[in-house]
Amino acid sequence: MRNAILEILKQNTGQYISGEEISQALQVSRTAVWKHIRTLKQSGYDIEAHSRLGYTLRQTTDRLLPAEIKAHLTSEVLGQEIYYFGEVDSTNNEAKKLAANGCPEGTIVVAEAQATGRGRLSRGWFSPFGKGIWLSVVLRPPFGPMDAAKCTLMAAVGVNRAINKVTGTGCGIKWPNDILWNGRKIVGILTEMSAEMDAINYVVIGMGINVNIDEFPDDIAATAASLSIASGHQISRIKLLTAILSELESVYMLVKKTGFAPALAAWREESITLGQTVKVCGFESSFNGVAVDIDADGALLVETPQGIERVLAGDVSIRPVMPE
Ligand code: BT5
Repeated sequence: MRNAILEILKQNTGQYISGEEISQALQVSRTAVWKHIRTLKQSGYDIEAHSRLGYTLRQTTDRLLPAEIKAHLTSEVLGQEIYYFGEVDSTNNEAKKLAANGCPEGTIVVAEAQATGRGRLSRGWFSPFGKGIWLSVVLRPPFGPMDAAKCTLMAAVGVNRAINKVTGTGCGIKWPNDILWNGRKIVGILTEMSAEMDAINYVVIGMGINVNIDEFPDDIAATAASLSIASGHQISRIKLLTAILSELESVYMLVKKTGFAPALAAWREESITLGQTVKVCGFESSFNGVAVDIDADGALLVETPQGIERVLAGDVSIRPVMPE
């Protein structure tokens, strides 16, 4: 019933429709109409009620409301259960709670804003209201904990494909967890897991996607960008979100069926790190070399005068080195 009322309001966007008309069209009481409208308002729809004219829907478009996502969803597992927040501390925190309580694989958490969005090593993630996709996906993969790091690479492939299909901005993947445009960060990925010795309970893949952000705080203004800056126009967050779920689902299903090799091959093709001279910065030391490949575990192989160094995600950051 709620969806039917929403549909009527959408068809009449920009004009008022009375409670009487809705109740007659759907054969329900005016009190029932009023109650459903109140619930729709509580779940984020901007509906104005006028005592004489009736109801009008102000804007349906750019909120990541579950009903809007469902209307565009093409994935079969990811996004079947959606938890939506106006503001939350971190979508990853919510997703971990849901996963620990047994939510099904594919459950997603989205928020318009995050108060304390997190990067790796508890770094902050700038997540302003209504301007990005702050998303976490719960997976229950059948492989072991050693394979979890590769989930970040797999997610990067899915997100990068969706972004390039929807926006045509020519973004590429920086090892291990960033998607860049013109050297500036558009997406960061944070994978967290709970596991036993030999089995994963769940993996939460958190993705922060800068969609329609015009301005960034000073500390990241030079290094961050958004898809609206890259493309020169506003991007539909619903369209992009559902494309991400669909692309991530296809690469995940392929991994489940055949292992990580095809996902790693796709990662190599979309990587902007391979072939670059990079500076690898660890906690205590740093070194330069050429990023030549990733291995079967997803570790970055960096060629130095002393030989090949194998670099694991999590404990380092890498920066491009400009030729002298
Ligand atoms: C990441 O960490 O890039 C992972 C970010 C994951 C964010 C998502 S949002 C949904 C989910 N819920 C969460 O709480 N987190 C995930 P890292 O590689 O550590 O990069 C963090 C660094 O990126 C910060 O220290 C800043 O320098 C920079 N940064 C912060 N916010 C940014 C933004 N919106 N765009 C670009 N760079 C940003």
